Amino acid sequence: MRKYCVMLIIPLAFMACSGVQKPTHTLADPSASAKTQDLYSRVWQLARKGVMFGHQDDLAYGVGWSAPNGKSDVFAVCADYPAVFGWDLGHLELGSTHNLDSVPFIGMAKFAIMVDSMGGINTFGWHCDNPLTGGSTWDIGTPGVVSSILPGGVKHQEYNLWLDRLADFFSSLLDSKGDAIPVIFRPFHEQSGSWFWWGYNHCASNEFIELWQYTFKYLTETKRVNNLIYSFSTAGIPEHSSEFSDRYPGDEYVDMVGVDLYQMPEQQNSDFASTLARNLNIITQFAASRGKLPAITEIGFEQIPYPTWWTEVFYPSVKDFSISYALFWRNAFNRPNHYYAPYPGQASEEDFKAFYSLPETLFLKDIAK
Ligand code: BMA
Repeated sequence: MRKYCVMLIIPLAFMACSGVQKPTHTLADPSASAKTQDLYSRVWQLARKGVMFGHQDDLAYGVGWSAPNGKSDVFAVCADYPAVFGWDLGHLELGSTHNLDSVPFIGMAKFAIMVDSMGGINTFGWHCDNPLTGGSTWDIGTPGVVSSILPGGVKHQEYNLWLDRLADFFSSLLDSKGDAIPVIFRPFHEQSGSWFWWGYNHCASNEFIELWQYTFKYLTETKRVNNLIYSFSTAGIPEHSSEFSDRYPGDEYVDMVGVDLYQMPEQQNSDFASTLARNLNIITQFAASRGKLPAITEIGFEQIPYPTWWTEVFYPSVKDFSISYALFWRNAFNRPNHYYAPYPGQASEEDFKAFYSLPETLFLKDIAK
């Protein structure tokens, strides 16, 4: 008995003396791996230092190129990589070799592992097809899609197969020691909008919440995928709206809370800046009240037409908030003028370098230290 007391006391005493503490922010998944918990704690710490710059598909392609290893439009401009790398799993559920934006899943997995080894952070969204109609993620013409995949629904078994495929992918992301690398998973995003089949007008709140909770339990318990940080991300919150929080799946199922917000082509900078600040106010307060980590889970201004947008519009709107990261959308290689980060020669290139140099904007070199 005494022996056991001593065994218990020594590590506790050591933790107290050495300043090592139990993580204050515990992941929703009770079986989350130690490495996943470490990343979550690290992301909390980094949020106190500044906002991490993220970019979707950064290593996979950019304006005018696709696939060369190590290439990145962001790196070509500021000689550093983003801190956060976004990827999309859309079409993995179908067993396809490539995602909906033509990124091969084998390459995506390699990139994600490389990012982890460099000290960067990966986040995965999922523009999954419509499981009931076989149409795309934007196929919203048929009601009842969410209920069709819940337990008892006609497509439930097929949905389990989709999750099996996701589980296989997440479990295949192994570091050099053979441990699964931790990643942020952001399913069923922009649920407060109605442009995806899981969106606001296409299912009831309780159905959305059941879908999220089912997905969480199936992955964490049935499949024992324990390397995920769960991110709940809403679409831009309209003024005088309460629609944001009614589909929140619950504190036991969520680790991060974010918002997706884009500047529209006709939108004035001042209007976007105030809309962004209002959204961040709501998101950061909500996240704080739940003990969750806030983020800008998607953002951007297509073609960045204002040369000083980074330092005069984006940065002033976020600088007063403690936001973990901002994920800028993709620089498409196969869709003209669909880009959200600068590339050499782009109008905002010089301003982006100034933005990069701000101590509070965090890129890979800042966080890998
Ligand atoms: C959208 C656009 C589409 C793309 C989709 C999923 O915002 O970029 O071209 O297919 O995201 O990445």
